[in-house]
Amino acid sequence: MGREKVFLSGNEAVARGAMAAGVCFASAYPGTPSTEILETLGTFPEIEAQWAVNEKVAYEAAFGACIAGRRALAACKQVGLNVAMDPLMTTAYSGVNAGFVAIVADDPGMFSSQNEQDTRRVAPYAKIPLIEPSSPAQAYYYVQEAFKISEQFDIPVLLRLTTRVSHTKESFEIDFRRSCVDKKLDKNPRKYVMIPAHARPRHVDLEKRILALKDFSEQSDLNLAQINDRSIGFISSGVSALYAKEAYPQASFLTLGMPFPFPVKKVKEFRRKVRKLYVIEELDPFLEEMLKQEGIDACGRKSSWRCGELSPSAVKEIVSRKERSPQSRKSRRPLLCPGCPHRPAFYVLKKLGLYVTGDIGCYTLGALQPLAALHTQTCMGSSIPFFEGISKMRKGEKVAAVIGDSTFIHTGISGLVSAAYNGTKGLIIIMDNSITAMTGGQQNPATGLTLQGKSFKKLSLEKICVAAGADSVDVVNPYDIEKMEDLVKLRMQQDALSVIISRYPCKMIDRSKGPLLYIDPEKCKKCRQCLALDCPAIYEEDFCFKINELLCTGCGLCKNVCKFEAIRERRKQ
Ligand SMILES: Cc1ncc(C[n+]2csc(CCOP(=O)(O)OP(=O)(O)O)c2C)c(N)n1
Repeated sequence: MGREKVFLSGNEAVARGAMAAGVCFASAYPGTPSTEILETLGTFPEIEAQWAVNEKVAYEAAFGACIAGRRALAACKQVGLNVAMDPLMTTAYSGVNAGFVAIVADDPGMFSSQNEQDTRRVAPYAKIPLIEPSSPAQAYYYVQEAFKISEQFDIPVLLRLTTRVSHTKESFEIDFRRSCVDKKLDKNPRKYVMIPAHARPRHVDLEKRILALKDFSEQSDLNLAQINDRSIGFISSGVSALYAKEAYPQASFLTLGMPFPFPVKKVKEFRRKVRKLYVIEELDPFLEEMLKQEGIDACGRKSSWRCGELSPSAVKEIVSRKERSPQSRKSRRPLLCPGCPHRPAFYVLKKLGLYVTGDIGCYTLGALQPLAALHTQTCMGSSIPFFEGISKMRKGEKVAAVIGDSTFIHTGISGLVSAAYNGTKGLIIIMDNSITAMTGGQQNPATGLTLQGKSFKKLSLEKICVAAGADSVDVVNPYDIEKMEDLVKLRMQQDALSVIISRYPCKMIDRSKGPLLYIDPEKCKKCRQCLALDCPAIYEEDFCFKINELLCTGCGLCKNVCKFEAIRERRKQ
């Protein structure tokens, strides 16, 4: 391959850039906005690309490949890096063999996340370099730089994206030539066995490496100054740099493609050249604090700008010293799909009035009105430990936990082992729709299919629950709501730790339709029971309840819950 015109999203560009850098191993756990990095890498047969069960495992498997002498990467969303922090902190000490890059996509504005933590802060905390592209084209080239820096300074490199860089598409030209790094497997216990006696000198070494990286950052073209109108200058990184350029095209800019280690001399030099310097960044005052620490005079943002995304008009408001006006987002209310198998399970849980600890996935939508069946949701895998704590402190309360199949495998299994080991009693429901639906339908060990869709070993959720210590494991079709209700009641009465696997495929997998339904206006008593299911196919018009036949999947749940037999099957014509 040679020169090629491409039109790529930031995530696709990172994947293509990593391929050009000669990456041989890539691993990730899905998470918006990062998921397409691995999905793209999975299309290249020449590399080992795989879904891991969670981000820590992804990071460690990829790091193993780097010790083996092959370039490797791990990708995740911002909260995923929390799960991988343990290996990240210590691999900074050990350093790398072949290049290793951790790619993290942040989500300012929380389009699909439970928080908007700013991953840039991880770089100084872990003492690793931070690379931040502003656009897909930069992402393509910067990831290649990241691998080089990793090898040159013997350190894992953090490449940070944000939703707008990950998902925006750009047309640009690439010169694709795949490099090849093939080092020997590094058999060096002093570097890779981080017992205190080895880790102490590695920490001293890490401090030296980060100083050397500081010099590099001062010289690097990744940190680029453009001097135009000297009356106003902007320092920024990532997509914020593009917003500043769009808002003030005549101004001078210092764009930090490598914000950490902070290139103090370069920043001071830029400061001398411009009359007024503004810091434009999303989320935390990361650059602003670095400037303050170095005594460099610059205008930061008012603290109200620390939440949410920026835009070119936001940059103008920041420069005018305005507060951020309260953000109103006009987006559609999130809903479970028509025919979603989580809906009947939540219908039963709500009916029985249980306190339900929840987890992260499509099924989190069961927390919203009118289903309103979930009472907690914090982070992946928290449902079972929360359930354990609550049920042990509130013995009289009817408490259950709900967790999806992918989330259960991610970090739910350890919660179940711990709950069983500590004698917890109560009910855990695994909402097994046989896919990782929330992030767009990725495979996981319980589907038995790999990233490339190859059939391999299929994890048995039943067996793993028994092995973890569950006293009973039942598998039930949630559309059989009577059976589901009786089973939940039975298990809740018992003095045991029970697991119910509510198993029915997601509508993304099984798109088949049942019989078409309609609401007979003569029989409908307007009791609104069908509306309580929150199905997008049921709506109210002209004081009548109706079913949208295009949206209806014919799952029959509404027919099942209608006490007046007003919901009927349409006869085939
Ligand atoms: C640590 C972390 N990693 C990844 C994600 C992104 N994410 C949210 S839910 C989810 C998995 C959902 O799959 P499953 O548990 O099977 O539930 P479903 O959506 O299929 O109902 C993922 C990958 C996240 N929020 N946190």
